[in-house]
Amino acid sequence: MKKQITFITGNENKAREAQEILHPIKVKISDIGYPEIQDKIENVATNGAENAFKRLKKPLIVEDSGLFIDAYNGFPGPYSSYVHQTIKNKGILELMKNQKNRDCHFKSIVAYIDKDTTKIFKGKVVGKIAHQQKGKHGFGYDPIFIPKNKNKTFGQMDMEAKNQLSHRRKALKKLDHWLKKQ
Ligand code: ITT
Repeated sequence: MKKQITFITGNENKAREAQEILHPIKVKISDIGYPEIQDKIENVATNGAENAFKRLKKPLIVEDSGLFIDAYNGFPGPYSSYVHQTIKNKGILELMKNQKNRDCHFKSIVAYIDKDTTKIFKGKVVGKIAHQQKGKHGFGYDPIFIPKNKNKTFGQMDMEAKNQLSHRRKALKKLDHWLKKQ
C-alpha cells in the first residue's frame, strides 16, 4: 500500500476531505497546478493528472467536479468553476426562475496516477436547485443545492453532514478501496 499521495489542488476543503477518507495514507497538498482543458470532466482530471505527474513523478490525484443541471442539458458541467466565478449562484437562480424541472447533480472525478497506472474513480449526488440561496457552510454551489430526499441545502449542513452524501466522498471512497487492495 502507498504511504503517501499528493493531491494537486488549490482547494483546501477538498484536501481535508481526502485526508479524512484515505487515512492512514498521508495526503500531501500541492498547488503546482495543471492546464484545465475544455472537455468532459473525466478528461480534464486525467489530463491534469498526467500533466502533473510529468513534473512531480510521485503518486498523485487530481479531482475535477461540476454541477450538471438537467433543464440546461448538463450546463455548467465542465464550466462550473468559470460560471461560479462569473454569474455566481445568483445567476444560476436567475436562469432557473421559470423552470419547473430543477433536477441536477454534482459529479466528481478523481484521477489517480503513479508510474504504473492511471485510473479514474467517479462519484455522483443527485438533487435539486433550490429557489433561493440558503446556508453559510461549504463553498461554491452548496447554498443552492438540495440533495435528494433532504430539505436542506448543502450550505445548511455542516461539513460532516455534507460529506456523508457528497459526490467527492463517493469517488474518494472508491479510490480508498482500490488503494488499500494494492
Ligand atoms: P481545484 O484546484 O481542485 O480545481 P476548484 O475549487 O477549482 O479546485 P473544480 O474545478 O473541481 O474545483 O470545481 C468546479 C466548481 O464546481 C467549483 O468552483 C465549485 O464552484 C463547484 N463545486 C465543486 N464541488 C462542489 C461542492 O462539493 N460543493 C459546491 N460546489 C462545488
